[in-house]
Amino acid sequence: MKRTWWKEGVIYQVYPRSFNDSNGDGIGDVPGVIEKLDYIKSLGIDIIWLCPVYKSPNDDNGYDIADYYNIMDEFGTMEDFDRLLAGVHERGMKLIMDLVVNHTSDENAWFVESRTSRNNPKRDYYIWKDGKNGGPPNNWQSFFGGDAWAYDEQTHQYYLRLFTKKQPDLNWENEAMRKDVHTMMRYWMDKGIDGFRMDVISLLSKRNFEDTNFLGFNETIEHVYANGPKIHDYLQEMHREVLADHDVMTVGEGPGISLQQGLNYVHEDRNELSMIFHFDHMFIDHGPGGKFDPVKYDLVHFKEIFAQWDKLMVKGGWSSLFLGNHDFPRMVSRFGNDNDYHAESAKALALMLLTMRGTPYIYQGDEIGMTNIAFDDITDYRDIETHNVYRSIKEQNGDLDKLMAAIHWQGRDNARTPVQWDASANGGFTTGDPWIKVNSNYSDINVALQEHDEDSILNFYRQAVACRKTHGELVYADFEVIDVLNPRVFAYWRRSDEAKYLVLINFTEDTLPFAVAELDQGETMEMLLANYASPTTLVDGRFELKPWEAVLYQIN
Ligand code: TEU
Ligand code: CA
Repeated sequence: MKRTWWKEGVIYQVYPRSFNDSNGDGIGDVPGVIEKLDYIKSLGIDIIWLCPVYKSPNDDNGYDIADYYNIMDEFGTMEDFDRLLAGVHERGMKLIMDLVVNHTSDENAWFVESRTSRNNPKRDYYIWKDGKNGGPPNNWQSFFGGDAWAYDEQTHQYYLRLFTKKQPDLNWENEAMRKDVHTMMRYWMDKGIDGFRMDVISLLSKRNFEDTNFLGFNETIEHVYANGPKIHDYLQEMHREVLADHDVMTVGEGPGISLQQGLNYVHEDRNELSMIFHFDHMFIDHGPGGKFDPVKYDLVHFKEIFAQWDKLMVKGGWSSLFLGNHDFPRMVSRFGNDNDYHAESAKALALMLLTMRGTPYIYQGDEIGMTNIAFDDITDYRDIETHNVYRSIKEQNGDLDKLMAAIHWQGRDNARTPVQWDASANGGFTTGDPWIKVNSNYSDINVALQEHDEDSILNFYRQAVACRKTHGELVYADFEVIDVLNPRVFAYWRRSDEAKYLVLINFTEDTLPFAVAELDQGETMEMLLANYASPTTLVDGRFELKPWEAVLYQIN
C-alpha cells in the first residue's frame, strides 16, 4: 500500500456559515475561520476541508455558486481568503476547497446567458429539453423533493435541476464548459490549495432522459442519477488537465456509489480520485419513504458496511471515514446516546473514527459532542430541503407532527447550528443575531468549558488524534471485525507485520461480557486509549464492557 500524507492526515471540516462570526452580522465568515486556526491546529489536524465560500445567493448555503472566482460577500474578500490559506500553510496544515460543478446558481453568468435564447452560445452549458404531454420531459425527482425540471417562460423549455430550482445542472457533454471548469480549478490550484472535495461528483454524467421506475429514491440515485456512462472519462480528463503533476488530494462526494462501482473511482491505477465518500452508513436508517421516513438501524449491518468497504479498498483504493457532516444529524445524537451517556458515547464514536483504516474526517463541533436540535416552529429552520418537504406534506394534508419528529431526527440543520465556543450569549459564535438559532445546550456543551477539563470530549479527541500519530500503523494496518454478528459490540483487530491493536466498543447502555477468542496466552496488553477512568481488563478470558465503553489496546 503506497504511503502518503493524505492517507496519514486527519481532516477537519469547516462549514463557515456556522463556524465563527468575526464582525457581528450573525454569519460565520472567513476571518472567523482565521481566528480559530490555532484551535484547529491544537486538535492535531493536518488538513482543513472548507465548505463553499464562493459568491452565492445562498439558496443552498453556498452550494449554488454564482461566481467561482470570488468570495461570498457575507464571508469576506479574496484578500481574506488569501490570508486564510497562508495561515493554514504557516501552521503546517493543508487546505482543500469544495468544488461544486454538477450545477451552478441560476445567477451564474453562464446560466444568465444560457437562458436568454435557444441559440445562445452558452445554451448547451446546461441541460435544456422540451416538455412532454404538457409536463416535464420525464419523471425524474429532485433530491430536495418535487420535479427535477424547471420550466423557463422565456424560451419555453425545461432545464434539469437535481437540487433546487436555483441550481441548474451543468451539461458535462459540452466540451467548452468542461474546459471552463478546468480553467477555474487551475485558478485555485495556482493559489496553492492542496486539493478539492468534489460535491456530488457521481452525478456529472447523465443517462438517457428516460422515465425511471425504481421505487426507492436511494436506488434511483444509484441506477439513474449517479454513475452515468461518461463519469470516468470526465474524471480522468480532469485529472489529466488539472490534477496530474500536483501533490494534491481529492475526495469525491458519491451519492449512489455502491460497492460495485466504488473502486472504479479511486483505484490508484485509474487516475481519478484519491477517495470518495460513500453513503451506505449515512443512508442506513432511511426507510421506504427516504430520509424523512427513518427506521431503526442495526449494528450488524453498520459493521458489515465498514468491513465490506475496507475489503474493497484494500485492492488499490483508500477509504474516507466519517460519521457525519453538514448534511446529516450530529453523530453523537444519531449513533450514540446524547442523553445519559453523552460524553461516553461521543468519545466511543471518536475512538472508532480515529482507529479504523482510512482517512478520518472530523466535522466541526463533533469534537465537543455537539448534539441535534429540535425546533418546534418550522420557521426556525433554515434548510431549503426541510422547508420543501414541510410544504409538500402540508399541501397533501399529511401528518405534520410525524414530519416534525422526522425533521428533528434527520434534518440537515441539526448539524448547522453555530459552533458553541463558550457560555456567553449565542455560545460566543456571534455578538449579533445568529442566522440560525444556537442550540440551547451551549452553556453545558462548549469549547471553553472543555478546554479546562482534562477528561472532556475535546481533550479525548486530542488524545485520539495524537495516538494515531504516535502509532502510525493505525493508519495502514489490516482491519478485521471480531464477532461480526454481535448486535451490541463493535470490536476489531488492526494488524500488520509491525503491530497489533484491539478495539472494543460497546454500543449499548448495558454492561456486557465480551470474549476475544484469538487472544494468545502470554501476550501483553497495553491500554492506549479509553473513555472510562478504569477501563475493562481481561479477566478469566473475557472483558466486561461498561455502557458505551470503548478501549484501544496494543497487543505485544
Ligand atoms: O450533498 C449531496 C447529497 O447527496 C445530499 O443532498 C444528501 O443526499 C442529502 O443531504 C440527504 O438529505 C451535497 C452537499 O453536501 C449538500 O450540502 C448540497 O445541498 C448538495 O450537494 C447540492 O449541492
Ligand atoms: Ca460575519
